[in-house]
Amino acid sequence: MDRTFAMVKPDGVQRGLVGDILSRFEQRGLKVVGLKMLWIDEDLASRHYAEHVGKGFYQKLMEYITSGPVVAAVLEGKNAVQIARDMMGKTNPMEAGPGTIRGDYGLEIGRNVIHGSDSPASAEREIGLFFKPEELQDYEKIDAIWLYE
Ligand code: DAT
Ligand code: MG
Repeated sequence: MDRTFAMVKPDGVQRGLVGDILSRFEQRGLKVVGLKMLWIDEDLASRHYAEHVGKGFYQKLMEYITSGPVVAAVLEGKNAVQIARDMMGKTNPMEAGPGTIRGDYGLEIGRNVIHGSDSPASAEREIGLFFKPEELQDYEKIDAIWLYE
């Protein structure tokens, strides 16, 4: 099974979208194996977004992601990385299709509600940044036989 990292950003928490967003992933069939609320500090923010250092939007991105608590999750399932990315929609909510999280809840790129890993390698790196191994649960879920053939 594949694992991905997803995070409801500060705007999503403030706007009361945590339950809905987690519910979407659950209903799709992805299994929550890690979950926590935290307030990202500058050190974690700069490590999480290391690939964007030096870009024009970097400083605003740092301020946004550290502006309030976030909810971080590890989701497990077949092709979890791609499935979760597709459910989030394009980076800019203006271009994200209806039915996607960003397309349903966002208006601007700097307030796009959710983060999701863009590749299995990113997922592994980001899970490691936010979760200790013992914070991830290994368990059987009763719907597995109805989700997978
Ligand atoms: P994604 O979050 O879809 O993986 P990304 O990794 O390219 O997108 O960028 C990280 C975040 O930075 C993104 O969620 C919003 C912000 N961002 C990206 N490109 C931007 C831009 N051109 N202007 C302003 N903010 C931007
Ligand atoms: Mg990204």
